Amino acid sequence: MNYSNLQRHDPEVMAIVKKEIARQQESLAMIPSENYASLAVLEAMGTVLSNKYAEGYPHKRYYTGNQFIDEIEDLAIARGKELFGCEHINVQPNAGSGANLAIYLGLLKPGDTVMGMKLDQGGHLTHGHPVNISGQLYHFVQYGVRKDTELLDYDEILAIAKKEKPKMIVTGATAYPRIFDFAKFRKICDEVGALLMADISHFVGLSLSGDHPNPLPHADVVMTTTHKTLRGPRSAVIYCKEKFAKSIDRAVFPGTQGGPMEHIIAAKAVCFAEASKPEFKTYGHQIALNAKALAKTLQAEGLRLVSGGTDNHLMLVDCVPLKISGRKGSEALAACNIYTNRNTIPYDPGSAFEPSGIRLGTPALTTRGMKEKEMAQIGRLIARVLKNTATASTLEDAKKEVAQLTQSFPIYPELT
Ligand code: DSN
Repeated sequence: MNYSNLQRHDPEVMAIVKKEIARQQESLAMIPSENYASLAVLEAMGTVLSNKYAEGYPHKRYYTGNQFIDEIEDLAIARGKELFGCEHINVQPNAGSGANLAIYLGLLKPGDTVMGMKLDQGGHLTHGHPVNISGQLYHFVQYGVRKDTELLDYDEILAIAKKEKPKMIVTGATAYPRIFDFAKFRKICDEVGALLMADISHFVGLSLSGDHPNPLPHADVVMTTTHKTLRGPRSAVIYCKEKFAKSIDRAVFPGTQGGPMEHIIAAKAVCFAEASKPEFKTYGHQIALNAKALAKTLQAEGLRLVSGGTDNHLMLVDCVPLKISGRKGSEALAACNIYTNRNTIPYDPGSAFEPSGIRLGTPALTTRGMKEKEMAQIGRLIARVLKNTATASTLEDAKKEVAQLTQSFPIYPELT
C-alpha cells in the first residue's frame, strides 16, 4: 500500500493524507474509541468491492452480478458468527448509530418505553437522548450512576424498570469506566418482561479477551462498532438470537439503509479473522492492564478519577479539583500531541459543551506496543500538564517527551 496513484492523480488530497499519517505517528491517541486498523483492513477498504450495488442479502439481491459480493458477505457472516458465538449476525450496518436505530425499528414500536443510560453519566446519544431520533421516536427513561459511588446501582435500575415497565433495556456506554453485569441486567429484564439490548461498541475487544463480561448468553440483541477495541474498519454489526433475525435484517435493509458497503464488509471479514487469533486475546488483556497502570499513576499523582479507577479500557479524570475545565485540560494535552476528549462526569457542575472531565483510554497505545512502563511515564506526563496548563515550558517539555516516545513505537512504517 503506497498510495502511488493517489499521489500522481491528486497530490492535493495526498498531501493532506500524509499530514494525517504524520499526526497519528507523532501523537498519543488516547481517545478511548480510536484505534489503528491493520494494513490488511485498510487495504480491504480500498478494494473494487466499493463499486458494486448489492441491495438485499446474500443470494437474495435486487441487482445481478453479485456472485463474488455474496461470497464476501457469506464469509464475513461465517467469521462473525464464529467470533461472537452468536446465532445470527447482520454485517451490513454502516455505523453504530444506524445499527442502534435498526434495533429499535426492528424490535419496538414508536412510543414504546425503553430504558437507557444517561448520556451525561456515560451513556450514548443513541440511547434515548432527546436530541437524537431514539429519544424522539421512543419513550426513553434514563438510568444513571449513584452520586456517592459513581457506579451503576442495579437495585435502582430494577426499581425504575418495575415502575416504567420498559419493552427493552439498553446497556452499554461510551464513558463508564467499569463493567456492565449482563447477568444482573438479564434478571431485571426477566422480572419486567423486557428485551435486553447490549451496545458493546467500546469494550467489545475486552469481552472477546475475557476482560469484560460477554453479553451472551444474556442479551437478546447485541451491537458493536467495529473500529474501536475491535480494531477493524469504521462500521458496525448487529447479532442476535435467531428468533429476532428476520426483524433485525428487515430493519437494517430496507428499514434504515440502502446498498451495503461491501468493501467495508470485506474489511470486517479481515478484522473478524484477526480478532479470532490468540494474539487478540493478549491484546485485550494488555489494554486492561495498561488502563489499570495508567489509572494507578494518575491517582498516585493526586488526580481524581471518576469511580476511583477503571475496570475496562478507559477512565475519566475529574478536572474540578485541578481548577480547570475539561476543555482547558484536553486542549493543553493536545498542544503536547496527547489527544483526549473533554467529557461530562456524573453530576457534572459544568455543561455538555463545557464539561468537567477528560476521557482517556488505552486501546490505541496498546496497539502500538506500549505497556505498563510507558503508561506510568504517560501518566506522569499527563498529570504534569494538567497541573500546569498555563506554563508554556511544561507544555514544550511534554511535547518533546511525546516526540521521543512515539518515535520508539512506529505505526504504519510502510506508509511513511
Ligand atoms: N463517538 C464515540 C465515542 O467516542 O465514544 C461513540 O459513538
